Amino acid sequence: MTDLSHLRRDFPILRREDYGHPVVFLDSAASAQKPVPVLESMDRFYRSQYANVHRGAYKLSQEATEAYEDARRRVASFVNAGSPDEIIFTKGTTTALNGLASSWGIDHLEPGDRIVLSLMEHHANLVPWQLIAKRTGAELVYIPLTSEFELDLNALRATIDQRVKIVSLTGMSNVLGTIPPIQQISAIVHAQSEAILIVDGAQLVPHLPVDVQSFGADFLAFSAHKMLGPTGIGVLWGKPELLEEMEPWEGGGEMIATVGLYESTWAPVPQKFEAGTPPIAEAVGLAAAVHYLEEIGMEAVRSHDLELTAYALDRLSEVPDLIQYGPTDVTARGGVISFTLGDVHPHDIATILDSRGISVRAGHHCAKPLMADLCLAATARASFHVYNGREDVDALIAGLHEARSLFGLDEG
Ligand code: 7TS
Repeated sequence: MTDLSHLRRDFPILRREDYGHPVVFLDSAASAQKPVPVLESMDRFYRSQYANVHRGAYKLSQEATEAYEDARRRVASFVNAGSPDEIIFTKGTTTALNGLASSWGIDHLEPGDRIVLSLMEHHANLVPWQLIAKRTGAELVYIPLTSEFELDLNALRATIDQRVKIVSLTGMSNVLGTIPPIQQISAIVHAQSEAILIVDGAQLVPHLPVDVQSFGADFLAFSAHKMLGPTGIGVLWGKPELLEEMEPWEGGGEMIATVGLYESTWAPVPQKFEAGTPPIAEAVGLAAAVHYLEEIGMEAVRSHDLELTAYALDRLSEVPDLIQYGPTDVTARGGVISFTLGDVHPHDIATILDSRGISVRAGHHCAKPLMADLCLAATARASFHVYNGREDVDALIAGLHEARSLFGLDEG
């Protein structure tokens, strides 16, 4: 058993009580809580080192720049990038994917080209491609799921051909927890086409070790706030040769080499993609989050998730009328569990759980096409991070039994 219970005390917010109950936070897939080292790193930075970056001749600005660039090095090392220059700081996963779509997408797509997505994408990896498909005349093609809620690799094999220019897939579904086998997918995509493979790592990177050099993706996007870091910053990692040839998706200060009245030239990667004042203190907070996760070890984070998810699936299977949507093979998924409970509306489940201090998300989870495929309007969703333990799952189960009796499901 991977016991991470000692970490709980690092998260001050978990000492909160709501409606007389200690808070049971089961919504880390939406955004994770922050440990003291992350909070203190940002506080310290604002109190003693803060200035804008990449412009000051004075000591404070140089120190701030050093802290910002140190964050880039730490993130690069966290995902084993070949160089810190492969790390572009964005506002988050959404901004990274929109940037890719409007830069690489616009420049490489023509009518008749295909963009391949899966049916379990978050809207952040779906709507940007719809926008770009409309502007370029490219076509969207969706890979379905198997009855086990996994990506249908046979359908993928049958779909990938020379018409496909972009394959963009989630690294872990924020609804089903499904973790598609990216290395295997990369082998199929790169053998059968010249397409680039983009991975939406918003849920994956906070929970599993990722090595971009062996992973097989050409681009990877993720957000700090789901990995115990602050909001307002995320990352786009890309293969250096692809970043090099790509046009910037935003213009402004700090991304230029020269500016004339009618034309400009660009700064080298990564500055080319970081127009304007970047999220500086947030980069410092992200570096602290990465350090915190590294101290635990991403293998241990994964083991903890696996064990807790296996326990939760087991306990949830004891609750009558509960249907869980996601792979039953726990090794093919992460700690995100969507479910319905008889005909109780997921929002009612969430409200009853909330009255016991338990936070879960209810709704379509920004994955409406997946919900339509599952013939559901909404699910309730519990999701974990390092600070959760079996007692949180036990509280959830007790809350679900209360929901059953309140809604008369016990009377069967
Ligand atoms: N991709 C996936 C797979 C996600 O789960 C999310 C956010 C995003 C992209 C967007 O990330 P952002 O940081 O740019 O917002 N997912 C969720 C969720 O499941 N509940 O709230 C946000």
